[in-house]
Amino acid sequence: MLQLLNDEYYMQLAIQLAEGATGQTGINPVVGCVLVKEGRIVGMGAHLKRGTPHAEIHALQMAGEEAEGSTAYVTLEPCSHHGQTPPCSDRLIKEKVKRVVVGCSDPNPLVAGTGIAKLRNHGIEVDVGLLEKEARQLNEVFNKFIMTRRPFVTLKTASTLDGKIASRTGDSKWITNAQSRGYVHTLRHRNQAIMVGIGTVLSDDPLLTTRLDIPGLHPIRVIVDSDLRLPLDAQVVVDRSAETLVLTTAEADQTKRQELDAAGVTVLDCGAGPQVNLTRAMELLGEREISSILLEGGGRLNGSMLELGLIDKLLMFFAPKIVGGGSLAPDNFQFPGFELMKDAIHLERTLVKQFGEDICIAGYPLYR
Ligand code: AOF
Ligand code: ZN
Repeated sequence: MLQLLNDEYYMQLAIQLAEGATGQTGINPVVGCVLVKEGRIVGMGAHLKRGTPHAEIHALQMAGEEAEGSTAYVTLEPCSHHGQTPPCSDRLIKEKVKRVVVGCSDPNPLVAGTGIAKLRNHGIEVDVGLLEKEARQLNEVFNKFIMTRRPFVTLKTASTLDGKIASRTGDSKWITNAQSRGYVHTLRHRNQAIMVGIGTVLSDDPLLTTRLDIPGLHPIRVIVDSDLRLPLDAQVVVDRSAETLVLTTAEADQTKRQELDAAGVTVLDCGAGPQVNLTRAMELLGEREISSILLEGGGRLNGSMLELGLIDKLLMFFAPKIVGGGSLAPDNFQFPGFELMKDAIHLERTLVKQFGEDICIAGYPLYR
């Protein structure tokens, strides 16, 4: 790493500490903190799990008496409120930290600038906004959830270059390469829930767990199933390594519902039917403190979620293949679409990454 030793150097380090914990803090943000005194790092910390100490506390603990007179580099504004843990700003004041460099302010209405103000009121020098874009980007999930109480939805697709998620005979194993598929398991680890349509369960009987070379966290499995067609012997029902939630409607068969309940599956009513109200579903999942969802579609579910403006981010994997098959081969997105190109859903902040010969396009849809 060719980088000058300066404020940015330490903030970058704090960002890396935070980023490493992505996926394990629940509805809480990821935060990193580095304490520096007289040219040496004296403490480092990251927030690792909701309900456990914040980044600053770990770093201060490590620094001990050396915290006095040090500079703290924190990716997020130190908190000022009593949540599940006491305020970090109070602790920074108590330990006599001299200067605090903040990546970005905390959008949490309970904090929102008050942490910074408190530090300044106690004579601490505070600089805000170093590597702000990077620091904010770390918490795109938290930033949405804390303001809306709705989950941040990342859609992942895997298709041929012509946008097909299976051939005309339904064959789909495999489209993308092992490297892409491995990364998808990292995405599962990083999201609190994984969501698919019942069509995917009926055709593939997937497990929907995180399978990497080393253990990862399993997301909660969410199945959209308006008519409760989920078989009791499906892997997502039988396998108990992760929780399974089924989204259905009030009209669904009550006997089947009880059978699923008895099998340990949680069934949620999302509207009066006949189809699951996906907007309502997002509210209900938010109420259950699910702040991030990895949507692994089915073209129909992808299309509906996109049409409703419920997708926050897209990660589209393309294998360098063309399979054709016209309307017999399913597309990435199935929805009526737009008459005019100018009305198409545009993506902003697009980014391209290669996984071997596969291409991944990331972007954020703009809804009008
Ligand atoms: C910080 N440093 O490392 C984190 C912060 O319930 P609590 O006590 O864990 O508080 C959660 C809130 O605190 C969270 O919504 C966010 O505003 C802030 N998180 N703040 O100073 C940290 N994780
Ligand atoms: Zn805190």
